Amino acid sequence: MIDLYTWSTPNGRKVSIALEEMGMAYETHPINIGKDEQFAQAFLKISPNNRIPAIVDRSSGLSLFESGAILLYLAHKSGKFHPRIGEAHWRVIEWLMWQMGGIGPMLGQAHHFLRFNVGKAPYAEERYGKEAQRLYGVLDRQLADHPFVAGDYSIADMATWPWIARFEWQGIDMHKFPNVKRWYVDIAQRPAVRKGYKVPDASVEIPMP
Ligand SMILES: N[C@@H](CCC(=O)N[C@@H](CS)C(=O)NCC(=O)O)C(=O)O
Repeated sequence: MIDLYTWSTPNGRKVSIALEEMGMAYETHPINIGKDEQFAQAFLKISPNNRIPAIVDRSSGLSLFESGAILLYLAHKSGKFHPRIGEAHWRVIEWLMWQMGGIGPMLGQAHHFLRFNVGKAPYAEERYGKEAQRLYGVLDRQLADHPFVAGDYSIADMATWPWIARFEWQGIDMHKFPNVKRWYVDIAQRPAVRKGYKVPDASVEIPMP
């Protein structure tokens, strides 16, 4: 049994989608980041960076924060969605790190300036708007000759897809990125993704281009 500390955000959804895809038992503990619950002392013990997501594996007592580390742990534990050896192993790590270093932080800034603070910082709006377009271009080129981000469906897709689900916040017209659109729509139809997307808020719907 995995205890999942999460909220309805792209980083949180990476882990609920992975747990659903891997068929692992988990209990959800919502951490309302709008009410600063991420700063509670009890939560800091398992997530010293005071951000969601975090997990505790009840079987070992191990706690983990940082969504990339959590995805690698769950893939290792379940033996699914991350080939153990060879080039395929490293391709998944490569694209997972690309998500963690590029897609997550840069699109997060795009949300901040393009959606929540429009007009306050034109330079930042231009910078992160352009970076969002560039990252979608990288993803579109990769998906032109790969069915999924790193070849077969993997934790690299589970890390990237929830961020792309906020394309409207990023000023992205997904029709301009046809390979991203094909990949996004395919993954949106997976039952585990549909279920994991609704953790911890069952009222939300997946945005469709
Ligand atoms: N690199 C971290 C980022 C986690 C992160 O930024 N989480 C956001 C929600 S998506 C959060 O907890 N924000 C709370 C805050 O900014 O105080 C990861 O991938 O786990």
